[in-house]
Amino acid sequence: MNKKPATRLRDLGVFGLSGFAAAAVLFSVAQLMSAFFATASAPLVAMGAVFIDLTPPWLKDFAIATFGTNDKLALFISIGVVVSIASVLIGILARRHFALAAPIILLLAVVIGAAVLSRPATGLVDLTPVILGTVASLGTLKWLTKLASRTRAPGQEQSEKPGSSRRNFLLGATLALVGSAVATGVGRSLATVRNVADSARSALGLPVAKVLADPPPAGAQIELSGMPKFVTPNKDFYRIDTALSVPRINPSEWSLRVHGMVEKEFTISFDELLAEDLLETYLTLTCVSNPVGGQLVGNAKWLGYPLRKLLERAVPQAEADMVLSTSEDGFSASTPIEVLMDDRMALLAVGMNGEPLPLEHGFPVRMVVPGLYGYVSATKWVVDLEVTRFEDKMGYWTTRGWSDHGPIKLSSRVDVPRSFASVPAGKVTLGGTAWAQTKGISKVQVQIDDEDWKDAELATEASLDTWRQWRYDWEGGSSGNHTVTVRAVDREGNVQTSDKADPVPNGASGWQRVQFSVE
Ligand SMILES: Nc1nc2c(c(=O)[nH]1)N[C@H]1C(S)=C(S)[C@@H](COP(=O)(O)O)O[C@H]1N2
Ligand SMILES: [Mo]
Repeated sequence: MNKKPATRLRDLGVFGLSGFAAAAVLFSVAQLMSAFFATASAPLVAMGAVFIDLTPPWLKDFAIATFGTNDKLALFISIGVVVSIASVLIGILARRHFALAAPIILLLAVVIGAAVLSRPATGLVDLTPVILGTVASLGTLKWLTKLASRTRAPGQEQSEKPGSSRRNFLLGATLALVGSAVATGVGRSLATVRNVADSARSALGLPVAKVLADPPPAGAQIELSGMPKFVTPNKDFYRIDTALSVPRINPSEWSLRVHGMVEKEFTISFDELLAEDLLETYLTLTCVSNPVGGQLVGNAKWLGYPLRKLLERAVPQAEADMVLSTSEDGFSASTPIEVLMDDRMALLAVGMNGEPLPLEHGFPVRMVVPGLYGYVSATKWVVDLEVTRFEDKMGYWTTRGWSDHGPIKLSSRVDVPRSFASVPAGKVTLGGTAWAQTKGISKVQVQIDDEDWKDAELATEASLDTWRQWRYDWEGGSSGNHTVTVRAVDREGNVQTSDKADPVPNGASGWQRVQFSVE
């Protein structure tokens, strides 16, 4: 007897829902249990991390350009969608036979398990959440598909009315889905409660620096609505990293190992680090992925210990030319050793704008190095410094197509007016920012439409390592569309190049041109 299409469709729906619920149980039970194991023992965290590691530079760049700092949310949603579709198909397979679907769930579990084990901070015990999740998932699938079969055309299960069997199935499916949601929620709260990093950070009193940074001169900030703050507040500071869940390090368990091509390898604890003479400095960080005119740049006051002193203690061998810094979550950066040993303020930082580092900016300890893009210098959650050679080792992004060296390119930006803004007729003040860390900005020029380049007025210079704001009082123009183009000159006399380059492989270049209109 042929079934009616509607019945068949309902049948597929019922089994598809069983598969979906079974997958939800796998992920949520594992998420719940992961609160007791490494963070990367949670399936979404581990799979997302592997995905990020495999992401080619163009896709990373596209993700940042499209989703900005929401790129991680976008990744979780994508994984969720793919897994949901797969799980519905698993359910539909189970309609034929449970023995067809079970191996696919096991395969999914193996993939997740491999992802968990591939993370730097996990071991075999961290497979426990996935194993428990898989057992619960198989049980759920078996149970729901049994209930689902009973909703099939009457006549097969004479004893039951179709209405009550359908109700039983819906009850079972709802139970599995609500249970999953609750388990996920409880798992997340448990992880927060068990998060010692947060409480340790709030309890931490940072020592006062031996050498305080001079406060920025009053004239460093141009008072014009729409201009960025000269010192970027921590909550507004751009965040770029490969960490899907922020590493949560208990400072009392943190230590940094300095080793490799050195005479005296050693390990330093957090208390030992805080007992050293700490310094403060203002420094503008920049991401290599920052497009021309982009926002992946920020300026903060950092408190830390000079990396030069730390390395001097280890006595590097003369042939070494690089320090590979590695974070707790496996990211690494290759920094030229001479940059860390010359007299610039390269710090092993513990404080940011008068607070302990925020968790997402590297708590408890990170590096900051004037003049280099973050991907080759600013390792957050740093736990290991290996003195080595560029020909022997590579940093995280270098193995993925980015350059091994990453000096920050001379750049300038228009902040006011914004692209496509309309400004009132008459006199208008334009404004922006320029940076050439370690060299300093000596001039900024603007060009309105096709007119001659004019010198902008520069804000007071705070230091060579920080960005410098500029303003330009424009007498105004005819109503309609106009453009402003900006370029900077550094203190060595280098003029910012007009040659356009993409962020890959070593930073964007070119002049920013902003279109706006006069009312
Ligand atoms: N552990 C770790 N440190 C890291 C990264 C990372 O992915 N992981 N990204 C680097 C990059 S590319 C940049 S631009 C800076 C950004 O620092 P912020 O997030 O504090 O602004 O951190 C650097 N340090
Ligand atoms: Mo970056």
